[in-house]
Amino acid sequence: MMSDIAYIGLGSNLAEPIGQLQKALTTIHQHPNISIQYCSHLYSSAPMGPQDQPNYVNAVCKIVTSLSPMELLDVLQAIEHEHGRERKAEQWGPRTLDLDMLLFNNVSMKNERLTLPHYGMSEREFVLVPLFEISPDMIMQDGKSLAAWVSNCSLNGLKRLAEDIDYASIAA
Ligand code: ROI
Repeated sequence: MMSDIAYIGLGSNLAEPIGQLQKALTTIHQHPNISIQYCSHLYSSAPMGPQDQPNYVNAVCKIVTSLSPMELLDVLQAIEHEHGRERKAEQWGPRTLDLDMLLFNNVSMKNERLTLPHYGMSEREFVLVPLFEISPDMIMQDGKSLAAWVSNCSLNGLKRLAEDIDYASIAA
């Protein structure tokens, strides 16, 4: 039974970022134990970290799954890998595809591979704004509303893109 809910942050700033996200969503949805419920619009965001890299395209999707958090992490990392993601020496450098598990039900956990909720969420406009778009009533682990987190976060020029995800090709 696919009854667990998770939110995934998607990001890319290399090699046709919109196509990277589209392809990643299609691959995620094809997994027998994962179904995409919603995806936010696409956003253009200024790089967090080194500024000498292109702007990112970011989005957040909501999935249902029968996988455990660690199994889901394995799947997401395998997809990143298939997309030519190379772990470079430069921390926070440009990347073809980033898939970050943001939330998994109300699970709080921390091990060497995975921290839930995602540690950097509260400062990342490119995570909070698309998340708010698909789950506007969400209450965060600290008891505050997602709306309050969004209003406390600097938008850094975040812009919604005119292009949308092509849902028909994800579900095909
Ligand atoms: N910056 C933005 N704007 N979007 C990202 O997805 C993103 N991902 C990263 C780092 C390098 C921290 N910066 C980012 O991993």
